[in-house]
Amino acid sequence: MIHFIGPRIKDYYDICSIINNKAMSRVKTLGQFIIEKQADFPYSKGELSRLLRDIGIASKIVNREVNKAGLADILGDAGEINVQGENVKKLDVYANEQFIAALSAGGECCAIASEENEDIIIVENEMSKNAKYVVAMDPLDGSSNIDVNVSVGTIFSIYRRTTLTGPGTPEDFYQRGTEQVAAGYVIYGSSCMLVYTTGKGVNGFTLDPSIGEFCLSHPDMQTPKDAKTYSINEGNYVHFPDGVKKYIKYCQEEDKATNRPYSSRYIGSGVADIHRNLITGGIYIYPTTSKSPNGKLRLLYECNPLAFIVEQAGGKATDGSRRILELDIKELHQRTPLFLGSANMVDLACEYMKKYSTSEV
Ligand code: AHM
Ligand code: MG
Repeated sequence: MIHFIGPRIKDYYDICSIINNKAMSRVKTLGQFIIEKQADFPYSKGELSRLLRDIGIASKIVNREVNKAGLADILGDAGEINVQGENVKKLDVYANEQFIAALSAGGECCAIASEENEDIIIVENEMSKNAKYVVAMDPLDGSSNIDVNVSVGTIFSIYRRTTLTGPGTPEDFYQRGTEQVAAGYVIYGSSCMLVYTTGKGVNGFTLDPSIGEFCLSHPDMQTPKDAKTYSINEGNYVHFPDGVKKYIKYCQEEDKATNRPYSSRYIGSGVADIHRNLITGGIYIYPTTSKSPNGKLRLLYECNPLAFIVEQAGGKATDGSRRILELDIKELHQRTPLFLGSANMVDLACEYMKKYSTSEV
């Protein structure tokens, strides 16, 4: 017996080592991927790559805090009201600080616009003042879900500044979504994922906590053109435009040919709802309501980056009639209605809007 144990244990370790080596050779980290993709931008000097790396670092730090939110004394309101008139949770503040710190230290962006700050944050160190990028972000989207252990996210959008030198200005952010250089989101869910685009497709990376790296897990993400999930806060039904009311009724009708009735799925955490719909297909709608006559979501750091990603994955994003990425932006915290997701579903919802809603959107 003993005679056979030695060689068999050795064989076992050899096999494990082959499997591990194979697994390792298949893993591509976010850092490796970004460097490889730099070749897509022939005149790039690596600034955008470093900016994306800085966002990745801040995401890992925020993820660590989100994961222990129930343990640490970090839940609950921070006792402040943000510029949108909402309660600021401690984790919102924390995430905001972490992203600002990482972006400032990285030296590749001259100004930041955040949901948590009324005005832009000018990055004032020597390295950053002439940096050519500005970053807009919602550091912790879906923050009403923090206390109840439901997924939250970060959304970011990167623009090339329009002023050439000196400190960044608000005008640097007043660009259409079509001008985004890169955009992405991080979802702090059952696993932590970073999904981003630079306009050449969408790629998703899952954080492997054992090595502390985002690893390419969802290459070249595509969203289905048709699907059977609709995501909307139906509690606001009575306040919706008629086009949305009729579209919801259409989703709920029975029709075998089109697989209806569809399923309703609404987490109330935009990144989580949109991430699910990106993968499985579906439409996310946040329309105008009588409470929010311009919609609730913010164009600069919520709708534009999400629209860029969804379009790059083959989906569509409109405000009910116009393409989100072509909307003019006049204020940092400007709101817009949002219809986003599977292309054919968005088209149909917009047809309902055109037919049944009297106002423009
Ligand atoms: P927030 O940035 O303050 O968290 O607000 C945005 C969130 C989205 O994540 C989510 O889809 C939506 O607001 C939920 O709003 P409501 O509770 O009105 O349905
Ligand atoms: Mg938000």
